[in-house]
Amino acid sequence: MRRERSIIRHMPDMPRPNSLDAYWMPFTPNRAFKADPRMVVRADGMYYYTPDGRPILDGTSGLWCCAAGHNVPRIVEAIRRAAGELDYATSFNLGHPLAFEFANRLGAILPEGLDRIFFTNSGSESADTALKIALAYQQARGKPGKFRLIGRERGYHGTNFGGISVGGIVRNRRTYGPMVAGVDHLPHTLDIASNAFSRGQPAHGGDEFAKALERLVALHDASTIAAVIVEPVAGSAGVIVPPVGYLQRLRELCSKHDILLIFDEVITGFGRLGAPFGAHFFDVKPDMITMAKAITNAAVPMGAVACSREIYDTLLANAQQPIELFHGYTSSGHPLACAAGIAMLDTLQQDGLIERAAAMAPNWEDAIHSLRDAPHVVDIRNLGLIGGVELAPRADGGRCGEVFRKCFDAGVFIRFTGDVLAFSPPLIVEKAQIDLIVDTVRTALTQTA
Ligand code: PXG
Ligand code: PLP
Repeated sequence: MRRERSIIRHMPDMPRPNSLDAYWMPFTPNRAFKADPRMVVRADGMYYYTPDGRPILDGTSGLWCCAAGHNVPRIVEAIRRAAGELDYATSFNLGHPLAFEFANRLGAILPEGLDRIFFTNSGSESADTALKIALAYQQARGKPGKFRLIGRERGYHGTNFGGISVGGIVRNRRTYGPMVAGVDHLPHTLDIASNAFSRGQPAHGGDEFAKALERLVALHDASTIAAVIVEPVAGSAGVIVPPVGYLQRLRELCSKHDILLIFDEVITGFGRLGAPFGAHFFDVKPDMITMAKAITNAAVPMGAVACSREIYDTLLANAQQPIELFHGYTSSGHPLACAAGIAMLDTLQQDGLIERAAAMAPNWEDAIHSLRDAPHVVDIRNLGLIGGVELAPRADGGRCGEVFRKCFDAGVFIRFTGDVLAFSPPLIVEKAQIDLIVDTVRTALTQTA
């Protein structure tokens, strides 16, 4: 009875599903959600709209992905046009122009030389693809002994087996057995004791945390290590900003030991830091960049792996069989996704959204750090248009969830993960909207035990 009532309450004037049971929702406590669902039916710009027409300010770009805001007319129109022209074509031994055009356009905004693009359909597929390319590359250059993959504690690289193997989020891993063999992990770089309330990049620990790679090299020997994969800024595990010098040092050590460096830029790509990619922002060039989410403004699912020419050329030159990489997805380079991606790049460029994000970042930093004195707050972290507010844990583990629900009821959508409230507003966010997000969170914190 209770469920029936709540569906009606949340969906008063739309065709109603007669049950919420069939859809097994991802990363959701299904029983609790279905007993008290939150629904949106429409979106535009900075806002979602509930079935009864209530606007919800989106403080988290959907899920770090609608960087240009919602329902961008240029992107919607490009998808419509593409769908009417060529619904689908396989990329296995068949081409269509949008995929080549989009790969070229992406190559033009990536760091120089990282312009050989493999298309996937998600960040998870991008992570697994990059790891497989790393192994294939080492084989192709005659170093098949370099098979180890190094991830990082608290890293998130999606939920497929490769990604959870190099990932470091315990609950995403512990149920799934031995996973991919030959993996080890760097320490994460969160050090609240030394770096609490840092504005932007923390000052302490960059060198030491990166030097942990030397210990892994000493343990395993560089001749067994294929690649290191890290997020330039860790998002999912609660917004962990790299200390000053950390990524530079990691690059130096990977180069010194002939190890590939993969940046997982699923969150940091496409302007989130006020630069096209994290690689630009930190001025560190990896050998591969994985991306997804904002690649199409999330209007069509898509991911990609950008590889250095060295990797691509080596694989093509040394292939032992006609196909140089036995890997791919039915929907790699899907026409609708490519059309959306091209329109997203047009939007970022023509609307100057990356510059806009860079210009707004100081306002964002000031606003989010104003929560320092709010109840329960133990740390605040930020970079570009990313923010994380860490709360002291509550015995039932439910404090962030309660803040999230209170914010939603007050008309602001945020994200939480563990004890961290996470923010990543669309790059079109206005100063007044930043203030509204932060004020709503402050009120919710005050009302939460
Ligand atoms: N790598 C990184 C760095 C990510 O952040 C993925 C890979 C996987 O992408 P797909 O498209 O397969 O989900 C991600 C995804 C959160 C949250 O709450 C973040 C992600 C996904 C779900 C929740 O922060 N990031
Ligand atoms: N499972 C089966 C039975 C398939 O035939 C395919 C693709 O042909 C897949 C899985 C993989 O699907 P996708 O290429 O969309 O990842």
